[in-house]
Amino acid sequence: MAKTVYVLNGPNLNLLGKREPETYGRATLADVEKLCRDAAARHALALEFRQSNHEGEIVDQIHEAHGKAAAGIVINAGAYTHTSVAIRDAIAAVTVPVIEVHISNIFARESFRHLSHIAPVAKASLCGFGVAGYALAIDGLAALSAARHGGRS
Ligand code: CA2
Repeated sequence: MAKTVYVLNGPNLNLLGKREPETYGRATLADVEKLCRDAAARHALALEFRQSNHEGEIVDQIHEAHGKAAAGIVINAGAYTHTSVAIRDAIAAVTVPVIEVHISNIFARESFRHLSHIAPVAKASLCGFGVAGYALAIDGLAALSAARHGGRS
């Protein structure tokens, strides 16, 4: 059976494409889901695509991915990136590889966005590629998995 990649989106990302296009572009969250579905399919992975405005719910989703032995998690925790020790601890507690993604270049923005609680516990992080970063993160997960399994997924 195909393994699953979880793509988790944090607070306010439901507004994507509807506000602040100069920072986040014009793609909607539905467009991002399609992009992720296509990327996952290219690697024969199933996709669970979620968005939540609630910190504890994101913690639960991380535990769920672990419980289902997911292939990996791609997470854009939104503003919780910079504040949430609970999400950081959930990621540190699971063995599923986690890739952190941000649409904007968080290091080229306000200084409060320069700290990520997630980066130190993630396998890898990427930012500044716009929504294309989500597909790049799924490609990266597949590459890490291939490297671990000597080419077998
Ligand atoms: O660049 C990213 O992907 C961020 O994770 C987006 C977060 C921000 O707090 C992080 O510092 C960087 C904000 C997500 C809110 O998304 C919106 C989308 C459209 C309009 C308003 C908010």
